[in-house]
Amino acid sequence: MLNRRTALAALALGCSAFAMAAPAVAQTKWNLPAAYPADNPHTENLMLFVKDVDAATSGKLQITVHAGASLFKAPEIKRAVQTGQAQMGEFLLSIHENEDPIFGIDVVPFLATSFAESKKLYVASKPAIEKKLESQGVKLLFMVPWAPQGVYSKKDINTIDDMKGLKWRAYNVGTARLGDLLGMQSVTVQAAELPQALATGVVNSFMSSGGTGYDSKAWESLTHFYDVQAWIPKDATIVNKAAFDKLDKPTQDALLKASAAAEERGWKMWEEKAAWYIDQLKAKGMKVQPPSPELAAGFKKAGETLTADWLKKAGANGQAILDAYRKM
Ligand code: PCA
Repeated sequence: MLNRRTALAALALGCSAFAMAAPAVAQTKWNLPAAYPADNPHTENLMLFVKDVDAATSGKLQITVHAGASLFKAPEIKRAVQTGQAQMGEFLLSIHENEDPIFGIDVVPFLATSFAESKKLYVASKPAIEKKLESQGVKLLFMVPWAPQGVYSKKDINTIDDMKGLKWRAYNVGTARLGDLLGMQSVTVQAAELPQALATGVVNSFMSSGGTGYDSKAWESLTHFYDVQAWIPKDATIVNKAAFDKLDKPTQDALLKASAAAEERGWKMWEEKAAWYIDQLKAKGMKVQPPSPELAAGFKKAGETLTADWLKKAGANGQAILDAYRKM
């Protein structure tokens, strides 16, 4: 009995010593898995975001960004946040189009191909995206675009038929479906594994932004970039709802304010850097060109099939969002 009491007393003493040593305000530490490299604008924006949150909460909420799919692979990040394995996460929303067609609205071909159109499409689709995410136990904090998507290859592509048989890297439902439609061999490879897939010849063509071509040093194995401007996909940054609800009100407000700032900054960063990336591809010796009229027409036709596919899945709700967007 005595031993136990002594032990408890020692424990209590230990606890109070600990309490005295601990900082006055309790710290909350969160993880934010992300899928893209540290020097990609998405990740740079996240680093600025966590700095803003740190400053606005006087260090009460500390968020660690894990870039380059180092904590979770790109397709696993969303689920990790839903299940609370990570409190926050950033990922390409259209990877999850199979869960709900609304997640693929920004990869409907040729629907929104400039940043201005992309912003409008975002405004038109945001309530539906938020609602779906909410039903999955997560809260949308902000979304940031990539740049218009073009085609990387190792040979001249003058018509859509020249794409037949290419080993095509897909990154979501739409790009895989495009591969099938155009008679290519599609393999889904996320950005973190793209440099290796290119180096080993697992793929010899893909669709992406100048940014991901730059990140994966496309010029080391490929030679051409066709600036098709098919669509502008977006990354979403989300927070686990229960984790958010546990924060006190001032911390929640600080997080939301930093999110709004990150969204605005992220759009600006990409608008400013899109042309720089294309210039880098040229500087590295890639042949950067617009698609020929024949190739563009081929993509438009494939795009119509993909749009019809999407509308069939998205139904009246999807159509209503497209209509609202077109009126903006
Ligand atoms: N880069 C990402 C998604 C879209 C983009 O421009 C990728 O290629 O995986």
